[in-house]
Amino acid sequence: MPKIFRDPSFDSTLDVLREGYPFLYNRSQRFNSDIFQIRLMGLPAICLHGAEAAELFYNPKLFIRKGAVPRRVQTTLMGLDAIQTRDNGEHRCRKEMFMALMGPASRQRLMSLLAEQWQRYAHRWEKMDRVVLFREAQEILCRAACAWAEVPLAEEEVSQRARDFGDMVDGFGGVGPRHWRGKQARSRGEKWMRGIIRAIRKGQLPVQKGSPAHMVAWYRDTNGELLDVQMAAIELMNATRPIVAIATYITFAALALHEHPAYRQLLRNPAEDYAELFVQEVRRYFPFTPFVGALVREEFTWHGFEFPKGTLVLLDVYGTNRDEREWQDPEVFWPERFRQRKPSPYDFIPQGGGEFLTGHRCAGEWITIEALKQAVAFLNDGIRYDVPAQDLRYNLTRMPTLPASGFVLTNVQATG
Ligand code: PAM
Repeated sequence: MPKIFRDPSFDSTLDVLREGYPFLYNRSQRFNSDIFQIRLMGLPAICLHGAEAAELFYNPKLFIRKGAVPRRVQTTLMGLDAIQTRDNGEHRCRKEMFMALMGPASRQRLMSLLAEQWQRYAHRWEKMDRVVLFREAQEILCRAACAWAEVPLAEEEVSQRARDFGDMVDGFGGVGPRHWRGKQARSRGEKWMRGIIRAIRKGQLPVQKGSPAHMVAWYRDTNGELLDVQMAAIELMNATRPIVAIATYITFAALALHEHPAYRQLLRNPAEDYAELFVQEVRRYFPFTPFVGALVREEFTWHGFEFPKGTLVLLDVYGTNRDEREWQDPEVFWPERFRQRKPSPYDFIPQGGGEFLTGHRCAGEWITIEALKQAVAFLNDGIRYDVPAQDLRYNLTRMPTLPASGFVLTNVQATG
């Protein structure tokens, strides 16, 4: 039986927080291995890197999610005991509901709502001295996501709700104040969503059949029962918050356009969907999800390595997207790479890998791609702007990360 490399550190929990995104990647390179072991919060954890290991990780027969996500991530980012931490039929049934919200007509409706908001904000920005793109994109996405979901959002709530969605995402890798902000944002958000679920169920809030709010409020679990109000609130937020999280990729896309202005012309070529290549490269190159975790369902071996039942296994998302065996010059931003080959479900995993329905690949991946393409077209042709001197560096030791300035625009002029 081959021996697994063990990180010499007694416990790596602090190193994960100190090193951030490249933590797993650094070690897979150091040990020159796709598999190694660390200790995390006192317990052994097996770490996996690369496409072949991702294929293993995304085999739902081998892993479960219940118990794999730390409570502090659930109480900020995704909600306690939500779809991300469910398995088997329960997961499948809920995922079917989420996937039903992601069909072409529903996505088209969301894109139209978003287009309206980008236009509205462009005119607002003309009157502003400086525009922080990240914050504005969060509001735009929040307004459109709520309208799409049929979640009522009063004008005076917009900035707080958008900020709260953002703080839930920002809380996932935070300790201290950032974690607390995320938790508070989640409590406020859950209370808000509970009120909406109750109002729909009492017939006080009419929502269209097939809309996300209607689907979640009336969804019946594998036991044939409605979700309890709290769980329905959590899942309605899981249908809306991740749309606001796309602001991170939009901000990185703006950075890529700024740093590589030659792509502006290529993006206007009517003969090719260059935006598709561009946004795929944004999702590959820039960091968002660092890694994902699961627990071993039943003991098995892989390439002679033993996976004992119940062991925590982490998959290196950040590092797999820059694995030199799959990606030539991975540290170069180069959209054309996606023209040369189609990624597999395992070598390109910015929003998780594997299958949508049977696995935990993000249900919102198509929405993310379409919303990003729309935002890139808007930044390229919908407005003209200057990018003043600012700190555009992003810190890989902070999870999640973002250009420090949030990407400031000045002298914005709407072209439409
Ligand atoms: C959403 O759900 O709102 C979309 C945004 C998700 C991006 C972050 C996903 C994080 C995944 C796993 C958490 C790892 C925890 C690391 C803590 C040190």
